[in-house]
Amino acid sequence: MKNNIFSYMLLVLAIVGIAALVKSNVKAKKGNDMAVKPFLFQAWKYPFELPKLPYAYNALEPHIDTETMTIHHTKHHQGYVNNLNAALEKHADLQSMTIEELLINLNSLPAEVKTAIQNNGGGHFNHSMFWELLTPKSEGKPSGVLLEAINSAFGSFEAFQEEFNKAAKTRFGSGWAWLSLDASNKLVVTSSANQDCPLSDGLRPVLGLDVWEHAYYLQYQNRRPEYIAAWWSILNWAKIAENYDKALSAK
Ligand code: MN3
Repeated sequence: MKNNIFSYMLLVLAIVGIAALVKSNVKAKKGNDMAVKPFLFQAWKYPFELPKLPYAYNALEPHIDTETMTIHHTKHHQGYVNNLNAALEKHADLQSMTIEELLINLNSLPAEVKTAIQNNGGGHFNHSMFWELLTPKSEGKPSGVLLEAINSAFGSFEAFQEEFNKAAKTRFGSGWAWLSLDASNKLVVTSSANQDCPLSDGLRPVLGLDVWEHAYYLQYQNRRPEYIAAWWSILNWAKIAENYDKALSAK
């Protein structure tokens, strides 16, 4: 009898212990998801729309040609928006989430829509950011607090460019190169495959470069390094600094 009570108590203790472990795991996962907060497109929800370019299709000539810009925006980006909306059409529970919330919480989304949101939600966010960071009237290089942060993270602007170029050139196949803030508010350079967004890895992107062939092939063919070099001369550093400020305050 005594033995039975003892076994029963052990069983209860084991159940309580397992329950506590499961709970702390769930908490840790939630905590991880909440480490990044939306900071850029906070009003953007289903049904998503293609944003207008902040300049004309021919504005970035000769660095990016008119035909590439037109197809990239009206066909590729529009395609991501359409496919994202189609994926969310039957998921009313996800329709109140913003584009950033979807990507930040990607790993908690239902398996049947996760890949569609990873590819098309990523495509929508990444391109929306990409267009805004280009301008025909570039300042040439960063200044102020952003330059100080770049210097502190990489040693110099030139060293940052070198690391970023390496990430962009060595990304095999389709993908992106990124400058993001990590969990400790330090600037880091990464690259991602396909349309994978740094938001899903707990990073806050402030600058992204599309190195899919559709971004440069009509003009540069296989010469990706030439496209990357041209891209540096059409960067809107005031806008990038604005992203950096917003990303900093999102933690
Ligand atoms: Mn693209």
